[in-house]
This record gives sequence, C-alpha cells and structure tokens, in this order.
Amino acid sequence: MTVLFISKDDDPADHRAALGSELPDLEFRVWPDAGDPAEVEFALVWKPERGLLRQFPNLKAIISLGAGVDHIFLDTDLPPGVPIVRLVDRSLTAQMSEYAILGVLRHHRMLPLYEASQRAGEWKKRPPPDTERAPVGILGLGVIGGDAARKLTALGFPVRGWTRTPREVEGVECFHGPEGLTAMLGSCCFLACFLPMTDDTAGIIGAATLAALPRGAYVINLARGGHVVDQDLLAALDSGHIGGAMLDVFHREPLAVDHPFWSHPKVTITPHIAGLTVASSIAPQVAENIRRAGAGQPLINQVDPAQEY
Ligand code: OXD
Repeated sequence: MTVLFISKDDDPADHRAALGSELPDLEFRVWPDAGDPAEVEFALVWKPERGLLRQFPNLKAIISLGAGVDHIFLDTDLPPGVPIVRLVDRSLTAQMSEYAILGVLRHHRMLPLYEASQRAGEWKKRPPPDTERAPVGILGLGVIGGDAARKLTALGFPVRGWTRTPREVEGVECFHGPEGLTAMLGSCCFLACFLPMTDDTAGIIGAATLAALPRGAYVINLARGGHVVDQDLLAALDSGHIGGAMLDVFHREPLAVDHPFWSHPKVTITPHIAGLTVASSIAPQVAENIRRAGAGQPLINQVDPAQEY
C-alpha cells in the first residue's frame, strides 16, 4: 500500500513516523517524489494543487490533513468517485475550543485594557464582568463548535448556537436558518465562527450580520477567512459598533503584509494556528481509513461531495 503526502504546511517526517507505527508495511511517499502514479492508492493532503490528484489513476481515498475539506474541493478537477475524508480528532477539537475560549475570556476579562494599564504603570480596577449576562453565539454546532459550546456553557456563559438546518445541543439555545441567525445575533456579546466553508457560508460575517449584533460585540473567526467580509468588519470596528475581533484565518494566507488587520488596534491576529494537526493523534484514524479503503469497507468521516463538508 502506498500513501502520497501532499502538504507544504505539515512536516512529512512526523506523519511518516506516526503512520509507520500503525501500518509498518505502508510505503510513504512525499510529493513531488510520487514515483509511479499508478502505485499511489491514498493521498494525505493539505491544499493540494488543482488537478494534481487527478494524476493518480488508482486512488482509493483522499484524506484531509485538517478538519476542513474546502481546500480539497477548491480543485474542480478531482478524480471522480474517490471518497474524501476529513479529520475528527481529539487534539484538533480541543485546540479549537481553547482558542475560542481564549478569545472570549481575553475580551470578557478585559485583558487588553489591563495590559495597557500595566504598560502605563497604572493600578486601575475596572467593573467586574458578568458572565451570566454575556451570551456567546456559536456559528456551526458540528463536532468542534459543539465542543466549544459545551465548554463555554460549563464556564457559565449563556451559549446560543446557529446551524443551517435544525440541530439540538444540550444546554445550548439552538437557532437555524436565515431568520434564526438574525434572531440569535441580537443577544450575543460574542460571536465565534466554526462553520465549514461552502457557497452558503461564504461572507456570512458581513455587514448585515455585524449590524445585527449588539454594540460592542466581539467577533472570533477560527473557521475560514472567506466567512468574513473584511471591509465590512473593518467598517464595523472603526464605527465602534464591533468592540474587537480575534482572527486566525484569512482570505489569503499568509495575510498580506499591507492588510489593515495587522495594525488595527482592535484586532488580534494569529497565523492559522487555532487547531494544528498532531501527527501522532491522527495516525490511528488515518490508518483505519487506509485499512478500510483497502478492504473496500465504508470509511470513517467521509464527506458528502454534494455538501462539501
Ligand atoms: C483545519 C484547519 O481544517 O486547521 O483543520 O484549518
């Protein structure tokens, strides 16, 4: 069995070692050293070049190196009929939830203001935060958004969640559809986006969504840059309607050096690190899918190509 590793962002050595301990007979090749294309049966990928996967006539599965698969569907010339699977991983989920909680608590506990006070040598107390009156809106209640929702609930935040179609999560007030979104936003002091990137969710954090949030609300995006309309967010920050934003993902990555987010006083940016793939954590599920695909069995976490997530 041969797997081809395709990623400019992940270290192949880690994945070779982790997968090798699960599947000692697996041949692990690293793009561009693919060898005979006919021998490649599995592709382990992050942002593969368009048209690349089509070159392997015997592919049995395309396995994402991340929770998202939008980076695969950007290729409009994918090999037809080859199953695509995403990661559902304990470490990725925990990291993403932590990032959202960090964003919420940092703003809620006014850390930037206390850091500014420290820089000014100023001993200044501010009014205590009221967690019970600081609802957090979560866009997307899948495995990761649902985990963050539960953890924020456990911290005492009222949590609201929005999904495209109806969904229930215990302890979370759930909303769905376009009207549900407007209904939810009006009461949210925080908005954290965990949505998959699809045609339906592109630009969801634009002028209308931002205007529907209460004045001073804080926005956290750890899903995809395309969910945010940058100009609308900048305008809402500059007008004071939005109190701040913590952004991990961008339309173009790396973020252009002259992008206004870099120096905006109300924006915290991180370089797409909210959830980093840990080779040893994902190896068991990747190996299981390779075994299953080799045996012609149904795969775990296979995505629906019609929905692209
Ligand atoms: C992912 C990501 O999809 O890190 O896992 O963006």
